[in-house]
Amino acid sequence: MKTLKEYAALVNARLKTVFPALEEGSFREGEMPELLCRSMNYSLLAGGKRLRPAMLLAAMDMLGGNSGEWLDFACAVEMIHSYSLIHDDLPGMDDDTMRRGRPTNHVVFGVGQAILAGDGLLNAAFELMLQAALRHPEQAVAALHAVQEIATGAGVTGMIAGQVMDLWCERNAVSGAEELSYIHRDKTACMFIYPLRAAGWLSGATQAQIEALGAYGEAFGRIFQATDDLLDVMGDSAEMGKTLGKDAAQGKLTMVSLYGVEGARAKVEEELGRALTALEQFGPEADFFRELIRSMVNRSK
Ligand code: GRG
Repeated sequence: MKTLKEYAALVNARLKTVFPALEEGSFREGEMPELLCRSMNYSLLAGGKRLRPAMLLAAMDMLGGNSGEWLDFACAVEMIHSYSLIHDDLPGMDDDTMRRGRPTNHVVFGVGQAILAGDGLLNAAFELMLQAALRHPEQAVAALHAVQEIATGAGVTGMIAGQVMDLWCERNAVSGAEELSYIHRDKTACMFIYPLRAAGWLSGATQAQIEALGAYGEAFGRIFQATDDLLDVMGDSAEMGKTLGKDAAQGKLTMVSLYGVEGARAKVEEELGRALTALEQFGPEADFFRELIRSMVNRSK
């Protein structure tokens, strides 16, 4: 069984080669402008836990799939995640100046360029997955299902939907439990649910296994968001590499604002139970996911 760090190292090694550095200021026809390359790499290679791609690869290993052959799907998920962070940090969204321990993309490159770096990462992620699918025509249908899952997770019934609801609730001072649950599933959990489901398709999993992976992903995402909300109140900003205390300052709807610290912790325990139940059918092979979710419950960054 590989560790999160080992999976992250595999992903980092490949991500470094996706947009090779170009000669400063160059803009040859048929090539991307060097500025675009630099601004995408600035955020993509800025560290980060690489949770989502690691989980995709670990799910493939758990199911007996060939994770080495499909590494680019994992990298694509991280590229989509990085785009979402760049856009989330923009002044028109969460308006943040620090991310992954360094100034946010728009602070360094300007708002217009940061939007384009995000757009570039999103498009390039789909190119990368489709190129990988084309290298394996014998598994084209499974790969198409996997691309479709990832598009759904990132898309208008997934992460984008959650971000829209999040902005809308903030601007209209809406503070309902139903809205919060919607936001947490779509904005945060979908980027765990659907990459895990994609791993199922790429490994020839049964429909029941794909559903179980999705159920685990949802519980994991909800715990991830709840602990993010808790850390915004109680975490250490240097350890987390971002500004904290913003939720309360902005009057944001969070697990803590709605349920209080103890209530939010109780929800985390409930979701942990759901996640562990979903993993039962995989037996000891799912220990990576058991350990990962326990570490998330107890995380300090
Ligand atoms: C712009 C469509 C669009 C969506 C943005 C990413 C996102 C959706 C919002 C970020 C705000 C936030 C706190 C989201 C919930 C959790 C989250 C995605 C945290 C960041 O992910 P980590 O902790 O970050 O995995 P690293 O840097 O480790 O990759």
